[in-house]
Amino acid sequence: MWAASDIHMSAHTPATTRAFLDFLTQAAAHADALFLPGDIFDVWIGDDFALKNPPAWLLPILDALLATSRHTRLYIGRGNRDFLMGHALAQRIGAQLLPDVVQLDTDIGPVLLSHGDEYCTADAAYQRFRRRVRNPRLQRLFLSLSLGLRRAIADWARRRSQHQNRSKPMDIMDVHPDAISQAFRNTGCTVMVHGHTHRPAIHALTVDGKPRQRIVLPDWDFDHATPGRGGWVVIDSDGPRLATWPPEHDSSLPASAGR
Ligand code: LP5
Ligand code: MN
Repeated sequence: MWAASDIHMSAHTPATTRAFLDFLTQAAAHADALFLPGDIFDVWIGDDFALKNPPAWLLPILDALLATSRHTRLYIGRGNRDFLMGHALAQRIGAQLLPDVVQLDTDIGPVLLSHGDEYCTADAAYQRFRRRVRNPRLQRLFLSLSLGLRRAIADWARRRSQHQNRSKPMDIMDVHPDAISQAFRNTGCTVMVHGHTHRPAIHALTVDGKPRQRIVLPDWDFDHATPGRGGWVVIDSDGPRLATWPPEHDSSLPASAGR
């Protein structure tokens, strides 16, 4: 299985979108399943926005995801930016919509997969925001608004978040060790995969004296970052490994994968 998150695609990320569409081609050729646990899009203001009259930047992404789903099992999860993705979108792209936290049976045993924002428990302001916007009644109210008003609210929310993040200590915006340990205890998984923090790594840790691995997925940015960055995790019988995009720098793709 392959997993990638935090691609953060929008109308303003043409290079990142191109890189991700190339990645999807490789995933369709080599992955038996592709999981995309959140922040696939930089903001998502409702499936209707995408399905009725998709903007020019989005249509190729929807079509590429649908094409990918015809070759490999495709799963999408909600992030803190695209938590309004719904079943209509999942159906449009041939994907299954994941619950916030899901336990996967893999070649290396049960793996816990999520976006990761739920583990940032020291960030009280964010957890308050998350509780509010996950409220189904508030979501129904928001989705009943015009697309223009939804877009204006989302733009305001993004500005407010960026402003608040400037003065937030970095450790608060990372997962909290107690939340991670509790997730391992609650599920019995020995490996966890999440994104959100944009701090890619494979962490070896001990929970109640037992060895555990926490794998953090890379974020993607080929529009503003120099050098560009992107990546994913491969989990197969050889174990978990982080791979970088483009694959020239990565040995995790089979030789035939057009490096
Ligand atoms: O996203 P990022 O990287 O800047 O920071 C995140 C956390 N912030 C968020 C907020 C998102 O960026 C907002 C995305 C747009 C949402 C569109 C729809 C909104 C309405 C939906 C109603 C159902 O996730 C940030 C964390 C950081 O990650 C690190 O983990 O610290 O959390 C905060 O900054 C907390 C702030 O309090 C969030 C302030 C946003 C205010 C939004 C109010 C919207 C109310 C709408 C009512 C209809
Ligand atoms: Mn995120």
